Amino acid sequence: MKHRLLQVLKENSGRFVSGEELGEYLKVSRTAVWKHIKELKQEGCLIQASTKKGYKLIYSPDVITEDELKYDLNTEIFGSKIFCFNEIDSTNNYAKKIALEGCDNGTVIIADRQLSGRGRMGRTWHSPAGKGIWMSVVLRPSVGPEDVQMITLAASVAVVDAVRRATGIEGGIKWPNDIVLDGKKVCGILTEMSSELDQIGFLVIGIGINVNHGREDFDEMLRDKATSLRIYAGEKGVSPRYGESGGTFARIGIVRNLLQELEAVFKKVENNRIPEIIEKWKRYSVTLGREVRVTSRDGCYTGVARDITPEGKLVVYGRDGVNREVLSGEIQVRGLMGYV
Ligand code: BTX
Repeated sequence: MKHRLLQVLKENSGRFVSGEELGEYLKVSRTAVWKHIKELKQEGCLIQASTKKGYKLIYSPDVITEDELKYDLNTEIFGSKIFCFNEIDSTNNYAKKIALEGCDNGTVIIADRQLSGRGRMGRTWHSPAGKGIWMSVVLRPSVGPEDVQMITLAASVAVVDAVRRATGIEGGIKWPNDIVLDGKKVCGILTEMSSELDQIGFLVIGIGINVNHGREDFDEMLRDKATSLRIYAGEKGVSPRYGESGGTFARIGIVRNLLQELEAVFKKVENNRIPEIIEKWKRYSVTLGREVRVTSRDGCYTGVARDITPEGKLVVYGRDGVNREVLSGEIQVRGLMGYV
């Protein structure tokens, strides 16, 4: 109830809504409305009250809680169980632990801050408190390990769609699954798998999105390579749609959209609708048609990224005139994230 009330106040942000209107909408008495307003205030919301005009939301803290996230969440699987932490080593670590203990398909783990956020290949993922979305989802898909690459690509498509729906900002995808804005990384995805020979036991998809960082929140090493939705919005003059005070984005709206989009793309993977995902991935790609440098076990070479295969491999046309397919390995795209 409290969450529905908060949602209605948010939808009417900047104007008063009378106690009567709220009561009618929520089908409760005005006294019940007043009681829930009091609770919201105790949780840190600033709500202006006027005997004549009703209630106006001034500020609500951007805290992600299970109850608020579940409110209005239209998913069947994603978010069936949600664990929220103030602080954790890594949401992927926790997800793997509970996956081994048998947690449900679609279980979500979110933390306000990660102390040892991980990137790929042992790298570090910077995850300060209150600034981003640090989230992992446990999946038990009915597809084989050969489809994991496609699931990762699908996750990046879901992130682009969710962020656009929630904020109006459209990111580009650097193969396989970094999301970039103006050539800087705003989101990274770390997929980890436990599998038998031909069957996935479980997958953990870890997603990190920089939302409300200012420039000063990134250390010097990252400043030229990383950005956040807020920095980008400030530079482009995009006003936060789910905005709160100070031009920040409410993370919960983005997470809710993300869970919905993730569920939609994973249904497509399971229902053999992969061409639709590839088509979207290509549309959002900032890799195809550009010069890339590939570093893989077989060595390092440069070429032009031409296409992706139905399995999600990147086709690179090398300077030597040979097409090569890259499945794993690092690529740098000229013009992005510091590769000039
Ligand atoms: P990656 O290996 O592609 O990227 C890691 C690299 O990106 C780092 O070496 C650094 O240069 C840069 N980097 C570190 N932090 C950030 C940041 N916040 N924004 C932009 N660039 C950064 C990408 O790995 C996969 C990241 C997944 C993160 C999620 S968060 C939830 C889940 N839990 C967990 O421990 N990891 C995942």
